[in-house]
Amino acid sequence: MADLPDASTSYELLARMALIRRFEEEAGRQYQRAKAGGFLHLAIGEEATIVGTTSVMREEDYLIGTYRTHGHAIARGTDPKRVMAELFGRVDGTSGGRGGSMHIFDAERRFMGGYGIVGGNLPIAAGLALSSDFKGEDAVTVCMFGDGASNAGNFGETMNLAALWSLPILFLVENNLYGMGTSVERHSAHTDLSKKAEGYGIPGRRIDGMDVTAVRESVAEGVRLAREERRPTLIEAFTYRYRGHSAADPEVYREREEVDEWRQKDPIESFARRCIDAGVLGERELQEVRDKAEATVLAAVEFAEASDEPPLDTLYENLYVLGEDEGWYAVDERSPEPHRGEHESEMPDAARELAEAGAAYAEQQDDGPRPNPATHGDAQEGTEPEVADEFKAAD
Ligand SMILES: Cc1ncc(C[n+]2csc(CCOP(=O)(O)OP(=O)(O)O)c2C)c(N)n1
Ligand SMILES: [Mg+2]
Repeated sequence: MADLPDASTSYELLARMALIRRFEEEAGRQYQRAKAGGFLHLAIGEEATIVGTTSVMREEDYLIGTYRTHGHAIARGTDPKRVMAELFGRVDGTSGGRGGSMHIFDAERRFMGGYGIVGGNLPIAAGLALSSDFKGEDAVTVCMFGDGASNAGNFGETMNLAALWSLPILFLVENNLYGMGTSVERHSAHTDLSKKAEGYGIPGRRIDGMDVTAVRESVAEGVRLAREERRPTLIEAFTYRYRGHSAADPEVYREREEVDEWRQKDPIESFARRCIDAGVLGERELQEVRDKAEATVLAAVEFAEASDEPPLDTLYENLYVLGEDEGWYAVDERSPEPHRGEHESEMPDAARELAEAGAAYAEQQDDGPRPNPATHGDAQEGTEPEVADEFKAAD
């Protein structure tokens, strides 16, 4: 077991975990009250993995996660008020109320989202790490994703490029044993996920994601390897979500006893007990942590409730950015000039020009009927690839 950190660090770790727990409980409650819309994925139970990781990252490092990331943003320092306002779809939310629960984002704190596409954050993480390298920055990218995401095709693509280009990146699998209702045994041919990137040249290790000190120790080393030696590694942290996959999950795929068993290893309770036993924190401090979390979360709800809904006429804002201009733009290269899509109906000349340009373009391309791949196949005549004898089908 990794050593306990000093008293003030231990206090901070406990306070962060308790705040995230309380925040998510409240988010669940507000969702039931229909104050928060869209989907809601809670990470209750996974706090040690989240806080352990962010607690050893530097301010300039990037973090990118999944759709289960309210806690990740808060752990990175985003104001819980703004996270709650985002859940409520209000203007003071982290994404102006446009993203909702799955798309929390805070570029200032280098928390780069918030992605609804499983595995979609992996190549983006490689891009972030590449940009740091390109700009000569010292920043490391930490990419967190689920056990289920390790089956996505871009997992392999990302691992390959990360190893090939020696990117300053750390991959962290939050293995909560399920991808929606499918257990790891049923969704992954190889269940030791720490080995899944080895073939690409990225070594991995397994850790107890319910122990915040273990997570800190491993992530600190992974981040160091990425920063100082440009060696990407992978950590598989075992953790568990107490709640269903999302707010609408009848949980028929697991037994109540299994959930109870994991609750016994609760990351917050076990860390608090350890701190008390070692005399690092006292009961008074524990109570203070709980009270502060309660007050912060209630203030966040109040703030979110008081925040305005985005005005309807801003519906098309921030959909596209072109240079300095924001909006929803037609960026077709044949377009006379970039313009807001919703203005097209008010600019008949531009629309006609665009249509004429499109027609002229199509004419240039028109060199006879296109071959139908379904009947002709993709291979062009005379360009069939050489096939070694042993791979040729026997007649
Ligand atoms: C590309 C893609 N496929 C499927 C889905 C639907 N989906 C949403 S979450 C999820 C499970 C992912 O599980 P895991 O990666 O283990 O993350 P966890 O939810 O356990 O945190 C699936 C299949 C999706 N969002 N994106
Ligand atoms: Mg999972």
